[in-house]
Amino acid sequence: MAPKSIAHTEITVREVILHPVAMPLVRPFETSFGTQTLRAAVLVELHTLRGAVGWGEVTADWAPGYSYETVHTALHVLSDFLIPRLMAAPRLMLDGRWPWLSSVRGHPLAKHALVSAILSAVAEEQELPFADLLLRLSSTRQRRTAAEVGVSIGVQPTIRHTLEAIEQHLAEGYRRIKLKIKPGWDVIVLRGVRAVYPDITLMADANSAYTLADLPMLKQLDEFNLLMIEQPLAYDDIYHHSLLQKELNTPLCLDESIHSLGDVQLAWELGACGVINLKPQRVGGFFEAVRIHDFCLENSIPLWVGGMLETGVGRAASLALACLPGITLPSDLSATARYYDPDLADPPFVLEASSSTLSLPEGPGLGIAIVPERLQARKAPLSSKCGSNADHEVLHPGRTTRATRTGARFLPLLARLYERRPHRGGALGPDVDVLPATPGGFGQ
Ligand code: OSB
Ligand code: MG
Repeated sequence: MAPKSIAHTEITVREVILHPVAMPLVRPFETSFGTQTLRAAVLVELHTLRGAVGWGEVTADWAPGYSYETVHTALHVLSDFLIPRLMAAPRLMLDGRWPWLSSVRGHPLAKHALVSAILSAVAEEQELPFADLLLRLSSTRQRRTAAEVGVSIGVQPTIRHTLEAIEQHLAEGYRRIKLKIKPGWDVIVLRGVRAVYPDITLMADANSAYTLADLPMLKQLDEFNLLMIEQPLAYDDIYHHSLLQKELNTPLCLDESIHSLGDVQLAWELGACGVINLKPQRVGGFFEAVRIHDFCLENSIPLWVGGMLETGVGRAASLALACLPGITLPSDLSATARYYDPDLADPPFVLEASSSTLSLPEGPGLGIAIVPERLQARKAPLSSKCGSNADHEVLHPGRTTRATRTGARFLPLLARLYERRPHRGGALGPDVDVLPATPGGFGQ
C-alpha cells in the first residue's frame, strides 16, 4: 500500500446517526467555569457504502462554558446543516477540502465529531489503525504505540482533599499533575501542594479566570516551579498573554485561545506562550489538528493533547493523535476509570503505571467497540426547540433531483432525532429528566 497517497482515498457516506448521551462522571469535575457531574455528549455513528462504521464524539456540554457550543447547538448544526450538506454529496476524497464543512463557520466541536466519524470509518475500510491514518495526513512517518499522560484534578473543597487526590493519582502511576486554579484558589493551593510535594511535575490550568490586573498574583506563581500555566487570561485573547508571558518565567500554555494553525502562528510570533495544548475538538477536527502538529514539530514548539472528559470514543481518537512524534509533553488523557464506570466502549484505557502511559488499542479503526446496551442506557432523550431552522435547500428540496433524494432519505432520521416533546420550562440539562433509570446509574 502506498503510504502517502491518502488524499486520493475515496469514501462514500451512506448514513449518519446521532446519539445524544448523558454520562455520569465518576467524580464531579470543578473548574473556574463551573462543576460538571453529568457529562453531555453526542456520539456520531457513520456508515459507509462499503459497510464500514466510524464513530465520533461531540464534547460540548449542556451549557456554554469552556466552549460556546452546547449539546443543543451541536445537534442543531449537525442535523440541520453539516449532515444534510454532507449527504447532498456523500462521496468524499480525503484531501480535507470539504465545502460542506468549511461553508459552516465556527462550531468546531460539532465539526470535529463528524470528521472523526468519517476518518475512523476510512481507517476501518483501509484496515489501518486510526493513528496510522493520522500519520498519513501528516508530514511525519513514525509514531509511538503509547502516549505519556498526566491527570487533571478539578478544584477541590480543601487543600487536604487536593493532597489526597494527588496522592491517589501518584500511587496509580501518573507522573504529571495538573491542578485547576481560580481566583482565591491559586497561590494557596499551590503553596500547600509544594510543601508536601516539592519535586513532582506540576502545572496549573486557570481556564481564563484572570486578567492582567491580576499580574501581582500571577507573578507569584513563578515560585512554584510549574511546568506551565495554562490559559490564565481570556478565552479569546492572544495579545494580553504575550504581555503576561514577558513578565513571567513560567511558560504559558494556550488552550481556549487556539482554534487554528493561524492562532498558533500568531501566538508563537508574539511570544504569547511557550507551550500549546492541542485539542482536536477545539480546532474543528483532525485535518487542522495534524497541520498544527506538523507546524509545532517543525518549529520545536512544545505540544500536548488536551482532554475534554471524553468517553472512550473521543479518547481513542485523541490518544491516536497523542502518539504522533510532535507531541512532546504528557497529554491530558487519563485512564477510563477516572471518568466513567462503565464507559460506552470496550476495552477501557488502563494506565501503564511504570511509564505513566496509555497504550493505543491494536487493530484497525479506533480499536474500541461501542457496547450497544451501554449506549442505550445512557441515551438522553433531548427535546429541542432548535430543530426548525432547517437547511431548506436540502430538507425542502425541489431544485435538484439529487437533493430531493438525499433530503427524502434524511428526513426520517431528522424526525427521529427531533422527536418533539413539550418544553417543560427551565433550562434543558441535567435537571431535566434526561436519564432513564439504570442499575447503579445516576445519583448513586
Ligand atoms: O481546560 O483542559 C481543560 C476538561 C473539560 C474542558 C476543558 C478542560 C478539561 C480538563 C480535563 O482539564 C482534561 C481531561 O482529563 O479530559
Ligand atoms: Mg485547559
